[in-house]
Amino acid sequence: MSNLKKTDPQVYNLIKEEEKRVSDTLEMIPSNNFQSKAVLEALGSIYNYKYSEGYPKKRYYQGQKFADDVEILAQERAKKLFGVPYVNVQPYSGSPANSAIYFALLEPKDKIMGLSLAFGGHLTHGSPVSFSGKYFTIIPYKLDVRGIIDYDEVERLAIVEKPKIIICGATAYPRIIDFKRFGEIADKVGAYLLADISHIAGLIVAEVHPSPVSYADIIMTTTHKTLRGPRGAMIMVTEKGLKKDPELGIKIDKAVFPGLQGGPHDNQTAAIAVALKEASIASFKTYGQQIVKNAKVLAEELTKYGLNLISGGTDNHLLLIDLTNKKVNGAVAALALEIAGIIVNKNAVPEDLLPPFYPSGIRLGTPAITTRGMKEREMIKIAQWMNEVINEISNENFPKDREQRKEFWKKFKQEIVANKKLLKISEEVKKLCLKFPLS
Ligand code: DSN
Repeated sequence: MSNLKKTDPQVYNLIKEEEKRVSDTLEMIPSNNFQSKAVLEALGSIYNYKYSEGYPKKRYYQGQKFADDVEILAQERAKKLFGVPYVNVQPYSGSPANSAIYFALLEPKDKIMGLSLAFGGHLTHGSPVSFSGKYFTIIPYKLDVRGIIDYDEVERLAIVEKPKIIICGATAYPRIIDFKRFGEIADKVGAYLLADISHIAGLIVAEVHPSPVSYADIIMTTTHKTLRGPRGAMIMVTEKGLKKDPELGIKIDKAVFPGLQGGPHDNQTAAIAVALKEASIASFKTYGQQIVKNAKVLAEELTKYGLNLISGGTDNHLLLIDLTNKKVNGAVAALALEIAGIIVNKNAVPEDLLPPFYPSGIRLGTPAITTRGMKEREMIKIAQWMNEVINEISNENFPKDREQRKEFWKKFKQEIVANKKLLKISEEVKKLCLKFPLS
């Protein structure tokens, strides 16, 4: 980055600091992942300068020969990798992609069903604080007492409410999603089935999670999570979707552009094409398998330490942990873990009585540390460190009263940064990280 260093040493230094922070810590937020240098090179390429409103061969500006070629390449690779007949690779990210799907298929106030945010769904699946909950009528479904999607309740609600779209897919759900059952329910009530596979796209490609292709009408995925591409998203239409509505692909295209977006980010499209090529080679399958193996070992080890995993474990890349039995608040735990070099996020747990900013749990996952090459042995060590951190802060008696909570949080933040035990763990974490450099 010699040019950047010369032009803007301030930003250069910030990037270097971030690089160091990332390389010395365990990135365990399940939606984060590291991309290959090839993907990043495409992202920082000449394509970044360009405006290409429209679609290949139907653009509004001249000079599009190679913008067309790269977009077609990304489309063809996506179609082949996921086994779908139609794809739009232009959405800037997951939320705009979901907005485009709703814009294509719904009128204001139409009904959509999605997993409640409080139970692991996404903001754009109908949370009242998002546009999706404001402009549409939301029928949220939940998990059962075991922490598994309550499919019978989904069916009952769908029959009563007759939503136009049923969304399956989540951001904090550690179990296999039964796409077949969702497909049957959607068919029964004549709804479109939208599978939001953003978190698990890479697992689907690696065949460690079933694919929704035979059951969903539309599939949306971000490209930067387990798929290891640049930030971005794709909307796919299945054979089933096209059979239901032959115009579905065209409607999606029109909703993305000119409906909601302007020019596509051609550099992002080029990087998506690269990521799709990388995901189609055999080693990606091994990578996906290892993500799940690592998550399972982590789950077993943490359970041995008495941590309460929602649904009792994991089938995929993530774990959701309720810390109530350890008398630790999720925000407190996430901060303490960060001081120890383990990066997770605070997260609400099902039926959480605490507010989202101070929820009862944490969410963590294995995609990024698996990209660094870590395996089962490292998971055992990480679980041990996590247990030590949680024990160090348990019984902190997080106040229920708002004002007292503010005071507690302020004092905790000041003190925890100097906690000797956590700092010692962070040194051990760093040593481990050195053995698994970011490539
Ligand atoms: N923010 C993402 C996640 O962390 O799961 C979802 O958009």
